[in-house]
Amino acid sequence: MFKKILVANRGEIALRIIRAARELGIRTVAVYSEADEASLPVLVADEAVCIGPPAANGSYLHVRNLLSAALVSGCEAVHPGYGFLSENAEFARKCEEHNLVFIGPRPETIEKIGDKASARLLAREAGVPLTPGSDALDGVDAARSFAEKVGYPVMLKASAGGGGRGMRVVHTPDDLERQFVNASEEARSAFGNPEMYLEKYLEEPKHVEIQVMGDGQGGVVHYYDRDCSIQRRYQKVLEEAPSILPDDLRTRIAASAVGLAASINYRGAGTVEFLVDKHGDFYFSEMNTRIQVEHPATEMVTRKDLVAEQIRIAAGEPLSCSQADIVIDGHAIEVRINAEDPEHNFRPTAGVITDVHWPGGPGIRVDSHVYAGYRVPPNYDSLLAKIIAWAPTRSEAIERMSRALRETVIEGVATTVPFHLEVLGNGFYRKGDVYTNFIARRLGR
Ligand code: MV4
Repeated sequence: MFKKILVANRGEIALRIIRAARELGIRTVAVYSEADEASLPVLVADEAVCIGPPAANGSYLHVRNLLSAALVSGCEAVHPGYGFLSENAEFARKCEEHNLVFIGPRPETIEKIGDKASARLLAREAGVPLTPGSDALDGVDAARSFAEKVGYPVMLKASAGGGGRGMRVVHTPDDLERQFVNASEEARSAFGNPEMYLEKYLEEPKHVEIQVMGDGQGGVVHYYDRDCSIQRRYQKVLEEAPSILPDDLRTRIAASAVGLAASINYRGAGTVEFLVDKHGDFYFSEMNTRIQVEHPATEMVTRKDLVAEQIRIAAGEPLSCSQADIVIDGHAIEVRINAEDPEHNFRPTAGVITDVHWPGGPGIRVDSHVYAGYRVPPNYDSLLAKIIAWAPTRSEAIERMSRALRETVIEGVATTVPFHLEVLGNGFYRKGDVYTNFIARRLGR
């Protein structure tokens, strides 16, 4: 096992990685920008290294500074967390070149799966159902003929996009003409790659994702599924595990995900995203090659430590459990507490958190880097905490989460706590009537 690893991230996920490492007897080196000098991961890690100014480009995204921090402090491996460089093949490769183990998939895997058009090809070869659509398009003419074939509306997606970035719904041929050039130019400037493909647009699907873990030698297990349908502007708001599906469908989706991961000898933690329509048909959407924000929902219902498993696999150990050892018990809901004001269109709030009181009691887990007196820097995402509620059934988990949110006190900045209570109290949510358009359609937001 590693003796020391670099935690190449910040906030709650940095703390999460430090906790897993410590339980494995591994020393940790935190990195921090000048804006995070007083952050909890810096205090809790065994060592900490400043890697640059507040702007992420000069710190958490600065490859040379991160590599220097790892090498100078004698780390053997680097955990990238989520966001930042976690799905950057170049960073993974640079780690390897410096004899640092990248705790994640091989760089070639990140490349092949990170490109959404290429991921579609791999999924097709693995026999995974795809949304009707095209491969990479070489121009607007190709786009038009594919759109005719699958029928409008269609969704234009950037090959280099993902997670909702670089996507456009298109209703008519005229629309397509205009949007194709627009979207392609936008993708060129945002991702450095103008390539686009298109899919038949699915009306109000559910977002169901399968947590997988591979040993890099064709061995893959899954940890069942999460529903992440409740999103706002492609940002997940609330996630739950398991998703609300008939068990035979759940089994078939999971088998597809494992088939895809096994076909590419996947190594480490990954998430295979599917869209599920009203008829119960499911379609591959994309695969994420990182640990995800919502992983604790899965941890609560499986009682497995996914971050510890990532580290063990990176150190060359085999998968710690077989598929038969992974069993769902009960139901978990996770909410993201963001420093955003739901009364003012979710605008980010910055400033000092003057007081904080987290919920507790049976079945409650809080993952957070926030403490009383903490200043929320304006430079990064607005996630302050994740509250996860476990209970034997979904309706008990809803009650328990509502109870926990009413216990929660965060003073000094507006947060999304009241908004989560609104979702949890909604009759359609309680019935399990969730799909991508839920917040707009049922809450008018
Ligand atoms: C779609 C779609 C409808 N049809 N693809 C959003 C995130 C990205 N991973 C895939 N996304 C979507 N792809 C087709 N062909 C609708 C969405 C979508 C969505 C999906 C799941 C949960 C929330 C969503 C919100 C808006 C759009």
